[in-house]
Amino acid sequence: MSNQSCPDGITRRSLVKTSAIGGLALAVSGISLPFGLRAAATAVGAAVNQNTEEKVVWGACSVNCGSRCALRLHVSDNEVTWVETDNTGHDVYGDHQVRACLRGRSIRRRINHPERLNYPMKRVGLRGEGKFERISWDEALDTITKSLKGTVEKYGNEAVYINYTSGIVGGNITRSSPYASLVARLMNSYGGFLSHYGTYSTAQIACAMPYTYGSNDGNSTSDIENSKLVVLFGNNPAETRMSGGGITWYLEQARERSNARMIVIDPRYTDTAAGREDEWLPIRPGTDAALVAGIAHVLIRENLVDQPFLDKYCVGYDEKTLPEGAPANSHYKAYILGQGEDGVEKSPQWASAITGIPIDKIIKLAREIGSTKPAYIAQGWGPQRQANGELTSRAIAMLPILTGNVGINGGNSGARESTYTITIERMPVLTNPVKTQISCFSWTDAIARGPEMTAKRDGVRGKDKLDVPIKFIWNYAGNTITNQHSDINKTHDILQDDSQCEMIVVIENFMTSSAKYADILLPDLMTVEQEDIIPNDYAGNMGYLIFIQPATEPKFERKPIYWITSEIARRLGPDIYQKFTEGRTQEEWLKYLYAKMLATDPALPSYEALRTMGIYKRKDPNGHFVAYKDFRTDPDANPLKTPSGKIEIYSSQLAQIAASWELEKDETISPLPIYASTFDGWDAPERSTYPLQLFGFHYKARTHSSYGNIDVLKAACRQEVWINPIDAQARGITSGDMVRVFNSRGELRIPAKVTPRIMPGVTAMGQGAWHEANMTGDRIDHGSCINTLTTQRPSPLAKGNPQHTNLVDIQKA
Ligand SMILES: Nc1nc2c(c(=O)[nH]1)N[C@H]1C(S)=C(S)[C@@H](COP(=O)(O)OP(=O)(O)OC[C@H]3O[C@@H](n4cnc5c(=O)[nH]c(N)nc54)[C@H](O)[C@@H]3O)O[C@H]1N2
Ligand SMILES: Nc1nc2c(c(=O)[nH]1)N[C@H]1C(S)=C(S)[C@@H](COP(=O)(O)OP(=O)(O)OC[C@H]3O[C@@H](n4cnc5c(=O)[nH]c(N)nc54)[C@H](O)[C@@H]3O)O[C@H]1N2
Ligand code: SF4
Ligand SMILES: [Mo]
Repeated sequence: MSNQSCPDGITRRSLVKTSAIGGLALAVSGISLPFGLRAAATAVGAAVNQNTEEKVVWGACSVNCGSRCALRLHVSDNEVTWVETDNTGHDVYGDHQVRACLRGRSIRRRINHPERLNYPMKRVGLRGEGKFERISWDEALDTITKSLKGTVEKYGNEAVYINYTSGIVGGNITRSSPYASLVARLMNSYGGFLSHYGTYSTAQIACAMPYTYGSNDGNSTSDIENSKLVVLFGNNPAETRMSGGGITWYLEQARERSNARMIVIDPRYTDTAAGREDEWLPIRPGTDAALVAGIAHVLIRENLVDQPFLDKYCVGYDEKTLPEGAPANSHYKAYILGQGEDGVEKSPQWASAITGIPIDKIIKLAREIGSTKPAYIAQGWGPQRQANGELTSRAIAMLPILTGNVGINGGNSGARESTYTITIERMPVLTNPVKTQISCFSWTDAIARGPEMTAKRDGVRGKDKLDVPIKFIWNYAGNTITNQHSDINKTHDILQDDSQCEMIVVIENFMTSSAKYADILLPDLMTVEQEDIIPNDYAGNMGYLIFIQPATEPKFERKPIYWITSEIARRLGPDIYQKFTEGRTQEEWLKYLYAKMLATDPALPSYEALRTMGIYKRKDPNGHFVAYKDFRTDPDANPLKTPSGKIEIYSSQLAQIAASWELEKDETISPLPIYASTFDGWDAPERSTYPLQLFGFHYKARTHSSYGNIDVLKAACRQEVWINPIDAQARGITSGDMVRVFNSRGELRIPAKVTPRIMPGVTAMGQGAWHEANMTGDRIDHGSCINTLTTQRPSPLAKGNPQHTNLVDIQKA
């Protein structure tokens, strides 16, 4: 098995078999080929095709990056020899090719990675030590079954937890989403499991936005071709929606058509800005709600608000639409003008002191937003992954609400983009008889102090309190046991005691840092090694389906997830097996599910035709998705899903929660989208010890930790901590210096990138780097995984992961 290829995945082997051009390409292997040579190499590929019966197999990159790309895997002798991407159609915007980014194009290096798991294994050392012994599939499956049965008998199904994982997104059958995976179906066939609400992606916004709008929808990015102004709060599609089918392309192309100005509000000068922006406003992390309030002040004072819109569609803007039971002066206008409870006027001066944005810039931005319509005002999910993110996400929505940009073409709700998706029918997961839920972020708490967790303090749902701690964990295609969850050192201590959580089953492709915590570790096939149908993720107004065919035969003892879960079902009993499989093989399920898709959407190609096409694309028949358009057109006929049916600027539901939940002093839940400071924020007392704010952005080098072990990607996009020259100088740090980043939770080592692309007082690094520490020694993380430094304390309302809210110090190592 060869791992030696040049970055575009052309092996020496296939090149050696060809003529002069191959020799030329061989000479430059190890560096990326210029375009002309790439074309030549493609021609070489075609030549190989004739000589050695190379076949081309459609695959897809199915990691959770928010895009979804087609791959064309060139295979000979049961080996993927090189990889290209979508080559169909004329590649015009709107009907374009779904081209993979560098990560997807390097998938051959993942498939053949030396750390790929080949055999089932059991833990032999202490949990987390990473010592394993190869066992047979029978032993692995029997051990899991016995432990599962024992756990359910002794503690009940509520003690079994399926951890949040996002390694495989989209497939009908291969799908890691804990709500919708084969593992969930297995557990639902066997009495259910403790489930969770929320995701690490969107915990705060997905919880908060529905209080305002009843849901969390945004216009599709393609609709920017109707906009005059684009305002992005912490939204960086150039890295987080990278592919040719992705949002970054829509943003660029749609803006080219409308000539919309673009303002980027982000502590970092992002790749999305990168010369394409009209203005970059660096902002202190966690303070967007203060900026919004300062803008609202100008809008109100200068009569730039859309009063008819506020009167007709909204609740709680001013006294006349305040809902029954709300105290006098508890409306938004009073809050902004300083006539509310706190008596503080939210002037641009006030906002400037909090956000770090100059007063005149706030006033100018307010006037621009108030006078340019339609405006596409959107947020990424960076601002909401803060400890006060619930307030922030609703606050950003106030700008389109105040200016009447909601429900129209070229406008937006203030949420992130929505996308058009083709009909998909996924493996049904059956119903979970256990109704208890915890937030996805609080599973370590549920191990350490489960029965102490209550509804009003810890956000337990479905019950007043948790009855049993978590004793059994399924982890299928995720690295959220350690690497992607907060406070790795604390997690290690909780997990190492295997009398607490008694069994951890990890189903993976690689020896990740989470896999090291497995009691039983199972080697899965990758999605490109099995048949499945997979739809687009975020892709503007062009949806598509990709029919993945297995590129190679299964190697070593790797098994598909359907086989693994079926075999456990079989061991749990014949009735469970029947309930789980319904007598179908994986292929029969796929045909069955596709037949259902065809029944609801007869315009789809036939199963066979789709398999031949590889990729099928369809444009949104409505042109662009416009969030809340029906509501805007006729609010009485199409009420929102809020209690009043209107946009709730003041939420009575939140007022009730605020009054009844147990909160700490530095936690705020409010019926209004106000600004509140938070624990570990820019003004927290701990800042005197740890003076720098730190967050981990989603980085082009990886998808979280996925692809994080690929050498060429690591070399191309280095793991560095961004630090402003002012902060660097004060510490004697220059670019490239190895530095210590630390706080009370841990310490990591990383090279510094000294750059004015980040504002003073704030630092950032790519999240998702592979944790690498001696856990019995100094625990210093040489892999520079930011979760060495993050907290397990949840955000107040969503009980979500505030992983962008951190205080640290940095010193030269
Ligand atoms: N500090 C900080 N932490 C964060 C974030 C942050 O911004 N800052 N972001 C959070 C967010 S938004 C998310 S979504 C989570 C993501 O956290 P995870 O869901 O853990 O995502 P990955 O790190 O990509 O891990 C996916 C795993 O799935 C495995 N995998 C991929 N394909 C397959 C397959 O076919 N079969 C099997 N069995 N395994 C497969 C990969 O090898 C990888 O180990 O991280 C969260 N953590
Ligand atoms: N390449 C790549 N793409 C990805 C992923 C990946 O790991 N790698 N992960 C995918 C997943 S699962 C998700 S959930 C999404 C995540 O998408 P996002 O959550 O939107 O991504 P982030 O990088 O966390 O944050 C976006 C921007 O917010 C900024 N930011 C941070 N805090 C604040 C703040 O308080 N205010 C403001 N205004 N800006 C702030 C950051 O600098 C960053 O540029 O990305 C997806 N796409
Ligand atoms: S990582 Fe995302 S953008 Fe890159 S190829 Fe995979 S799906 Fe496409
Ligand atoms: Mo995410």
